[in-house]
Amino acid sequence: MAPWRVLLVSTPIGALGTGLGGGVELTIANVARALGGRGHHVEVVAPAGSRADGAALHEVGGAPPPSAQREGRDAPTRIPPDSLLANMFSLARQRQDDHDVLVNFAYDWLGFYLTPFFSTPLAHVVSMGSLLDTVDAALGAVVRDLPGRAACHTHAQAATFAFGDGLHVVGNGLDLAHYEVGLEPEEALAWVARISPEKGLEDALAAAARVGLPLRVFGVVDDEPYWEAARRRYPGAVVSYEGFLPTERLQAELGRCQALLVTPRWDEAFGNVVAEALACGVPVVTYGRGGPAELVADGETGFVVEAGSVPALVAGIERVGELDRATCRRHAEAAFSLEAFGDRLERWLAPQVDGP
Ligand code: HBI
Repeated sequence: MAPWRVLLVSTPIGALGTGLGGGVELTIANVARALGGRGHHVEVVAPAGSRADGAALHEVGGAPPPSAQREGRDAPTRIPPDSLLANMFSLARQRQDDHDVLVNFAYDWLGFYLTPFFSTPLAHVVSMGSLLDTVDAALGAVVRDLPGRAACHTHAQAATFAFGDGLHVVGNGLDLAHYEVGLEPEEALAWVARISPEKGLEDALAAAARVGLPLRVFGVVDDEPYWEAARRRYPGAVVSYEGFLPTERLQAELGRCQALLVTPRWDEAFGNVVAEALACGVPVVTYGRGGPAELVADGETGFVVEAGSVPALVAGIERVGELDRATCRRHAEAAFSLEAFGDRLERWLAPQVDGP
């Protein structure tokens, strides 16, 4: 296959490398690595202050849009003066002739709406499930008029959209060389996410208190009052807050835990932390909703339990001793390696590059 010249358009919600962009930052870095590793030439358009180790970076200034999760479903799209999003797509338009394909990661109406305006194929990786009527309308038009142009991470995420069958599922990928298998866990459980209500930390505290195991909490405190209230509500839980760690340290700490608890209150699109835990040989006990439930092989690499049920979570935790940690790593290698992800990305993009 002749090498492609690929231009990635980042989420406008935060400079890459600051953690503000959430999971999509890791996704953009791993798409660049997966395609770059196969000889394709990758460049990235991203907010000023971004870091994109390896790929050529085009930094853009301007005011970011409101975060999609904080908008009501029927909120109109708001484009501020000197819009970062508009500036990023202007740059992409100016440079499109130097590329064979553009891949957009912004979860914003404008990027989806502009798809037919570009002469170089503009494809999309959708980073979240259905949240906004304006995004659903523009993305739905892309799925209807330009089949194959839009991809997402899991079937569960696709199913949140009325047009979900038209979304190409590409999963996600990790550089597994950054993750060591931990075969001798300590008596402790792990919970990894932004500390915010939709991540359901209180259920993990309740379960840890019931099984009498310490809970190691990793992630940025996004909602301080919620964090304090959750701690007060479960005084019996032995909790150690480990902070927001870089991958190198997070994976070392994760590998020493008996299991990762995943307790989402919303439909996570993928669940990078699930792939990271499995890469460290750590079984995952997750609620049966959204992306995470699709990534765990129930009874093999973890347990998928009734969403919202703390007793079910406890039952899963009590069975993790039955699972083989090397099997968890093997599943991660089969599903989430950069090679496997690169295969899926090429299969998805080849028809877009070669045209109808
Ligand atoms: N909001 N408007 C907007 N655009 C995005 O690209 C976006 C967002 N909120 C969150 C987000 N992206 C990322 O954190 C995703 O990884 C969830």
